Amino acid sequence: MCALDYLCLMDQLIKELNQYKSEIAAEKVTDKITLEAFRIKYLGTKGLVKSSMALMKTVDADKKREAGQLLNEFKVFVETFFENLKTTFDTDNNNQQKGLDTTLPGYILPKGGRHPIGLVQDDILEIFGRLGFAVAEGPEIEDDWHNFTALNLPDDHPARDMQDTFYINKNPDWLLRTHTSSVQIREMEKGILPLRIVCPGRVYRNETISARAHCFFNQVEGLYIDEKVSFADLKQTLYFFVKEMFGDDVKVRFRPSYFPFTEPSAEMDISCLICKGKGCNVCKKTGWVEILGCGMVHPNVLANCNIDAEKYSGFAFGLGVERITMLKYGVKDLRLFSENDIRFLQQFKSAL
Ligand code: 2NL
Repeated sequence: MCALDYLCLMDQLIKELNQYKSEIAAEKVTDKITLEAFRIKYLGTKGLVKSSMALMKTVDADKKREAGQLLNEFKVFVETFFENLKTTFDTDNNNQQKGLDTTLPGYILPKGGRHPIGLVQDDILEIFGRLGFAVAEGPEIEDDWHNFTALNLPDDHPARDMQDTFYINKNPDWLLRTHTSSVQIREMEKGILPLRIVCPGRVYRNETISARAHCFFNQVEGLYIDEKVSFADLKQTLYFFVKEMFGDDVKVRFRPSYFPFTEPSAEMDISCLICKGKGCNVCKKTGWVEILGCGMVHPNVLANCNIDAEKYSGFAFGLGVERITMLKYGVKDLRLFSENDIRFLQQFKSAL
């Protein structure tokens, strides 16, 4: 401890207190026992804080105020330091009383997973990607032209009915797209040919929700426009897709159909994956399940997008991602895809 005459020099006091502070900060307090030793050494009745305070009596009257401030600041420093240490060991003590061992490793947080619809959508895009199809996306809120008129849908077509389509606004005419064909119209309008694209995305239809129908679902539509594109190209492209998606054993058949935007039009069935063609509930005892609609792009659609239908031809197809996912994984109710039941979703867990 410094002598009386030193104390007249405030610089000396400051230096000395700072040195104590570094010594205190370097103290190794690791448990309740060393914590108590710390308390006695610095805050006890014979501790450093008390003895430093006692020096006040020896300070000249004109320096008392300044020295008092310095010493008080030092006292607060030591007390705060001690309180912080105490909290640490008190918490530890509390944990031990609760039966918690803070030295054990923490819980491993469960990993998230991909949604089955996203997984299957990626599979579909990847397969068409290998055939040179690029991915194109567009808005979910569309206008009448891109969703209906450009696609050769007559004014009185039932899809245009309020009952089937969610209309947002009359003027300007905004609606929720009912298929991703609207994205393909936007791509054709850009006028860059040849064009080979797949368009994934959510679409909306005003349906009553049930195991087999939902008011929103996911589609992948495909479009290939070039000189001399034929129905044979369409069939081979879709054969390739089905074999890659469902394996070599699956059988395929085309049935004639009708869509306003394709001519000729067809629907494609695959042999039922559930009963292997023997007949079950999924295939309604027919041994076949429909998986997509397709056809040669109608000349009116090409003309609506300023494409010369004499020079160019193309094929298009549309498939429902939910339907393919249900077949692939044996899911029997569409609603499972949008209800976020963790017990359902966890079954598809995969590395992100
Ligand atoms: C279905 C039927 C289909 C198309 C979609 C299409 C798009 C353009 C021009 C012509 Cl821009 N066609 N798309 C063609 C045939 C069928 O989808 O039942 N999908 C689930």
